[in-house]
Amino acid sequence: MVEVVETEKISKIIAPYLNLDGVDFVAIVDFEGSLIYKNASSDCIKSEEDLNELIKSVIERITDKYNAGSLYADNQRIVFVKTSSKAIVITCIQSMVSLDAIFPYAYVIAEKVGRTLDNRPVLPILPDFGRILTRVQPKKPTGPKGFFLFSKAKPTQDILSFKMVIGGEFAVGKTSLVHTFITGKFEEDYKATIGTAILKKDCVLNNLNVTVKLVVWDLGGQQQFAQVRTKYMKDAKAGFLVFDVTRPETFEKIPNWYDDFKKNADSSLELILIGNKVDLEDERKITTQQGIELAKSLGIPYLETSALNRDVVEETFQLIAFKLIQDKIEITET
Ligand SMILES: Nc1nc2c(ncn2[C@@H]2O[C@H](COP(=O)(O)OP(=O)(O)OP(=O)(O)O)[C@@H](O)[C@H]2O)c(=O)[nH]1
Ligand SMILES: [Mg+2]
Repeated sequence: MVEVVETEKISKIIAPYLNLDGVDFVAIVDFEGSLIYKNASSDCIKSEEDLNELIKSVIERITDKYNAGSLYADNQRIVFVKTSSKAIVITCIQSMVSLDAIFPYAYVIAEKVGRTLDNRPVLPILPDFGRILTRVQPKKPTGPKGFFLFSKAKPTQDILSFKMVIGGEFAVGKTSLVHTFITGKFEEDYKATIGTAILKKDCVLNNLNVTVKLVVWDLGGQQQFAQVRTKYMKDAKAGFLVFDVTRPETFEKIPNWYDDFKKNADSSLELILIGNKVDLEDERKITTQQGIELAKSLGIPYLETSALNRDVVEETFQLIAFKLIQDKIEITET
């Protein structure tokens, strides 16, 4: 039984999710099936009995093998994902929404709910996966009470290791983000990165039983490295575009960094825009809304971090790891 229920925090996280086209209802339950939270944007679950029936079906199907799955019943599709802290997020979506489109959102929401229940810092921003939810017509499973489950993701060894590059102007906190993530330690002194530093870190996606190996290239942001760094972007499958929320000039340079990445990295590149140093509230010049709008114009997700107090740093790396493998998650009908 999960005892600490942070309803207000959870509501904030769920709100943008429930706002997505085609998402009708969200419930969070513990492994015994007790309801922790529920909210709806339509009356798809009409009675208490319907809800209990739904929870029962999900609990029966959450096994060691499947941490995430989908049921199909009465023109409704149900997607469920285990969170890291012994709870399950259940989502009812309209039947025309494709699983491929909804799953990244459901997964990220489950991660955020897990963090909230574990009292870890979490940002109530839902990254934009740029997939249109309701205009995709999926294959309907056959049979009146048919259901199918996501299989455990089992990518082969060679697709588990990815090169990622951290870009952004000097002193925005690129090295600090990488170090906080890898060592858990923060350094106050600024030591400019000369050229580039290469570090490796395994990123475990608990809900999917997958470990993604990240080879992180931390670029020097100072002007003198501008020539060489585009070469370092070659073959990168992922990248962070980092700016400092207290220095507008670092925000304004993001489109240039974006262009450099697009020209030089792999064509399958996954990017995330990051506003760092959000702990410096009084000195902040770039608002969350500005960050979201820039990310939207570039068609990538936006997150805000503080390397200093470790806020959202791990979540940022987890999101990029997830984006790198999201298309490799097998979905099988059973
Ligand atoms: N308050 C605060 N300071 C930070 C944060 N992240 C980094 N810093 C500080 O900002 C300065 C620059 O950080 P770095 O991580 O070295 O910046 P960088 O982007 O790697 O810089 P270059 O290697 O020159 O491109 C250091 O003094 C850090 O301590 C943060 O989240 N909050
Ligand atoms: Mg650096």
